Amino acid sequence: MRLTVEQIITYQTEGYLIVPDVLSREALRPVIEELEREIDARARRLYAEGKLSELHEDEPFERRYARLYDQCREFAGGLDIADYLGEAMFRHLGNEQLLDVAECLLGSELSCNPIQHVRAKLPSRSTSGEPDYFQNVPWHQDCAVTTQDSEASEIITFWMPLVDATEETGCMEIMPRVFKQGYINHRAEGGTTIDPVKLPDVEPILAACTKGSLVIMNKYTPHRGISNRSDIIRWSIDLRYHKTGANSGRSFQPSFPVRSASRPESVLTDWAEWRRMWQAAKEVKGRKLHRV
Ligand SMILES: O=C(O)CCC(=O)C(=O)O
Repeated sequence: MRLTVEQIITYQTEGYLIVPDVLSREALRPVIEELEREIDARARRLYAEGKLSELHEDEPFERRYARLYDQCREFAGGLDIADYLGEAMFRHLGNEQLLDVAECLLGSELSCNPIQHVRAKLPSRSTSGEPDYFQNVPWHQDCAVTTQDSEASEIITFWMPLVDATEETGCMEIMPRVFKQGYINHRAEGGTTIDPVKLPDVEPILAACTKGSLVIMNKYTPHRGISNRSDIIRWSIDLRYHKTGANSGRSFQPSFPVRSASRPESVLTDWAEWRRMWQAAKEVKGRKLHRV
C-alpha cells in the first residue's frame, strides 16, 4: 500500500496519520502466534514452580495473559521485543507493507530503529492501584526517549494494534499540529512525561483504529495511551523507522537496514544476527534511555 498525496499532506501538517487496514489478519498471525507460544512457555514454567494453579489454556490471546497475571504478578514483564527476540517479530520489522508506507514518508533507504515495543495493556480492573507507565503511557513526545544527538533525525513512529483499539480498550490520544513547536520539556516523575506547566492547551484527538491499522506519528507529536476499561488486553506493537545513516537516538542499540534501493544487499535478513546484536547491546548496563 502506498500513501496518497492527501495522506502525506495530512501527516505533514497534522503530525500524525491513521491508515486503516495496512496489515491483514493473516499478516499479523505469525507475530500473535509467537507471542502465544511465549506466554504458554512462561505459564508452564511458573506452573511447574507452583506459582500458578491454573494454565488457562482455553483462553484466547485477548484474555489469557490477563488471567495469568491475575494469579501471579510475576507473569508481567519480559515480553517486550528485545526480551524474547522472536523470529516472527524480526520478520515483522521488515514487513513489506509497512515499509511501503514508510518509504512514502522517508524515502527508499530505511532502517529499523531500536525503539520498538510490544505492549499488553491490561484491563484496568486487573491493575488497580499499580501504576504502570509502560501500559498507561502519560503525555510525551517520542523524541524524549531518544538521545539529544538525534535531534536532526527524522524518526517516525508506527503504532499498530493487535486487537481493535478503541476508547474502551485504551487507544492513544494525540495532539494534532503541536509537533511544529519541536521539543517540549519533559520530566521523569510519573513516567517520562511533558512538564505539566508546558503541556499544550490543544484538544486531543482519539486515535481509535481497528486491528491491522497503523497510527503514524512525528517524533514531536504529543500523545498518550488512555486506560483500558474493557475486559480484554489491548495488545499493540510500536516501531520506529529512520533514514539509514541518520542518528537513531539509541546508537548503543541495534539499528539495521530494512530496505535499500541503492544497496539491497545491505538489508538485514538474518534473524540470528539480529539476536546477536541485541544480546551484545543488552550486556552493557546503565545506559540512559530517556532524555530526562
Ligand atoms: O501504546 C500505548 O498506549 C502508548 C504507546 C506510546 O506512547 C508510544 O508508542 O510512544
